[in-house]
Amino acid sequence: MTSTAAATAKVLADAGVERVFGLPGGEVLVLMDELRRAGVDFVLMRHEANAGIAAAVYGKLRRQPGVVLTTLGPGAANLMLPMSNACLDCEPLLAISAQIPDDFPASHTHQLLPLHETYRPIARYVEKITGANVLDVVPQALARCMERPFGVSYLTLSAREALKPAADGAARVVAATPPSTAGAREHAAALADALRSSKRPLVVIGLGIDAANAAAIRRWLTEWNLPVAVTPKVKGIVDETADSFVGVAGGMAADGVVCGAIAAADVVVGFGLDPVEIDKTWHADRPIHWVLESPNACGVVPAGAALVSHRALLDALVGERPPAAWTEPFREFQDARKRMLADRTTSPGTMWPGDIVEALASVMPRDTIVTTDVGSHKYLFGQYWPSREPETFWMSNGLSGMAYGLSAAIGARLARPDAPVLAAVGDGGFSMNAQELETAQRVGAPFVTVVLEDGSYSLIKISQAGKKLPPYRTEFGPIDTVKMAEACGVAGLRTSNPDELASAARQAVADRRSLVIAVPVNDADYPRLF
Ligand SMILES: Cc1ncc(C[n+]2csc(CCOP(=O)(O)OP(=O)(O)O)c2C)c(N)n1
Repeated sequence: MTSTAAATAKVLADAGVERVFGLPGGEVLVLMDELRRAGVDFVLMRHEANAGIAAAVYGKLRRQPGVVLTTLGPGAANLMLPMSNACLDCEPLLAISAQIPDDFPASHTHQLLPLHETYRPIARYVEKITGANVLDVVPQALARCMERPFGVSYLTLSAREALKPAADGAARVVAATPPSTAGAREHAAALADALRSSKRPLVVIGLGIDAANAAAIRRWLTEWNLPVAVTPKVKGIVDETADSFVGVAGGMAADGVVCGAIAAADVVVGFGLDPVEIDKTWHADRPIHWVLESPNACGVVPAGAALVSHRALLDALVGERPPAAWTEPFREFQDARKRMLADRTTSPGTMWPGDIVEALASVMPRDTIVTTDVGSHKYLFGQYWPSREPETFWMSNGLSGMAYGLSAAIGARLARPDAPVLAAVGDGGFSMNAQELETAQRVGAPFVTVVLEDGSYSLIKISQAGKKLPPYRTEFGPIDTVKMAEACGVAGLRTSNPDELASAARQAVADRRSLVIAVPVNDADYPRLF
């Protein structure tokens, strides 16, 4: 007899899932053990929210759903953040938790939460695993996460059901539907037409592009010499050091400049553009030539947009003569964007935030995966980190939820064991989940963390000032970042010298070990960049 837990584990293993992230309770121990027996590693983390974030990043990089496993009640409740994040940031996540068995007495309310009802609005597939349906619902849950835009499936399995016999037979095969190629030539012709009469076109690439199309879109943009902007979550889809790169759209640093460029464009091509990443409303206020191959986050399809395969469309565009010639139509905006970073101030004992980016960018290898947390530092790195390769930049931007940076770094490092990883976080976010540094050590996922220390939730403090409110409860007392790192078994140092920062990061990457570098910054410096 195969138990339902064993059948669940086998479906996951057969689907290529090599790791499940999580934090256990008594009710999932049988499933965990079946996963072990099926050869699926359990990455034990120190908070379910962190496990879910690490799993989603790991999954997206591995082109499969990330899987997170928690106990019932409190463990399942801790999944709200990563499930919300995966939903709005379009990361493929299968969450599995235990639940109280259906046949428990009605008076048994201990740890009983309405989990399906809670998560149904953000998960596109919610089911209870039973012995009878396990070979159907687990494959379906995996497949639904991978339907674009990627998203969340949620399954529960009670400890009692886990032990019951599973139905005999083979797991259901569910194939993902590829994007439609119908009308690709007509769409390509319509796009060429729109660009033919344009003096200042701007292609804005967003979350809806598949990284597998990076080479094709680079080729088309280069052949036609088109100016391009990206949203933060697809940083690296084009080389940001190229002359045609205008900036990062979506509320990062220098957003006034980038929004100015968008307003100055006479044709905006939204190539996979998803407004879930944009904190302003220009996407609704001005016409956009949408080029989408799947709905945007939450299934939204903008009015007037038709869905067509990007690959088929690019195949039709590549090799065609550009319909017009454009010579640096956004030069003034590109220069203004760069000037803001260079326009430094000096505050004793601190580093100009721009120098942190430049020092690290000068030493980190081209394939480095950068993760950020949420706050002023995210705006800084989101705009100014010079990404060069696809899938090398990870932030929470649809949800914009703190506590992403370190967890994402663990997921990324496990998914790409050969790529250096750099996590850039604020001291507020760092104190939310610094304990995962121990996880990183234990599971063999070393990375460099730079903590921008300003003693405040600076982005919120800046927002207070913007509303003409006095600073109130947005500053906190010091926690020694270096000692926190050391307490987790990771070396740490503090510096306000860019050269020391660069050489310490370079050495840690060469030695393939974790290092936490605390860099004092003055939170009053950030508004100069915004
Ligand atoms: C989970 C969560 N809680 C609160 C917020 C609101 N928030 C956005 S940025 C920010 C400040 C972050 O501070 P820190 O990590 O120190 O980064 P800094 O802004 O100083 O760079 C806060 C509280 C959020 N986005 N996510």
